[in-house]
Amino acid sequence: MEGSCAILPMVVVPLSPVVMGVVNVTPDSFSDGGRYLRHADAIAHGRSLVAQGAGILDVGGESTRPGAEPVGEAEELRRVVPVLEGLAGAGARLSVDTTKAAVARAALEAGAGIVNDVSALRLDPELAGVLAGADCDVCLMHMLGEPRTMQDAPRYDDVVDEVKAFLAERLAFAVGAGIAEERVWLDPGIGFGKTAAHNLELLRRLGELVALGRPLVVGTSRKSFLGLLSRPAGREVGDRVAGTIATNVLALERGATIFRVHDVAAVHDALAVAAATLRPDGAG
Ligand code: PMM
Repeated sequence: MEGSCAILPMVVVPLSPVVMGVVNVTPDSFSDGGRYLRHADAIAHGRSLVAQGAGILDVGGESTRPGAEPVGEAEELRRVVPVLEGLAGAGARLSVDTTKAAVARAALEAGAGIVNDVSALRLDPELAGVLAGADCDVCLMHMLGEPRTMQDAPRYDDVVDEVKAFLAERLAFAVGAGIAEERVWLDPGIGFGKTAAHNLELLRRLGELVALGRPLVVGTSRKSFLGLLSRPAGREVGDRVAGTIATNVLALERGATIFRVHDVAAVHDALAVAAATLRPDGAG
């Protein structure tokens, strides 16, 4: 991902946005919970996302939806490892969405090359050590509180300043633990301990996070603030693709690089057109 940016007046646009397709092997994720709980279904879904343009598949075995209960290590391993093994060689890089060292270690052995940790190395003290010794990229995400309670009246003085300071501190922590800085990606954690207004402010001022100098991941896909903004308000989870596209295209324009989504075909097309339009020579 290094060196793939063209400098435009005021904006830095990644030449090749990367779509990270979501493969949730969970009974309770907010938008696709239960649909891909069987390994064969999850693998088929992952392959279909690659055909739609996903450059990364993010395989998760523990839901992070607001109010979600934690999943035990053995169950999480049982959910994700066979799916990662089944997707090795499918044509995309593999990411595991986990906060646990044992799951990350097994996932890396099964073919994952990216560890996506929504706790940013705060939950499992062993995880940083596993990642320091591994040949992988690491996504560190901001979350206020924990999934069970994070949407209980989140408050910030300045959400962008606070998320930025948190990500800078977590990046320094990771580097201090022996993880190469060039392998770290950062994510503002849209919807994780944030109101709709907080999410919109983060998207509006995403450039301030790009200034941290690491690739930015954004995950707006189908999240509830998109439903709140629809007319009429309350659009259901599966009907939020238009809002998902709008936010991802704007995030691209503001310098994000990796786009974590469920609706891969639609977002991939939108980003390809947006990236070509933003390029100084207009080349597709
Ligand atoms: N969102 C979810 C789960 N994992 N990881 C990163 N890095 N960024 C996100 O925004 C993010 C994530 C929740 O969405 P899901 O339940 O549909 O997977």
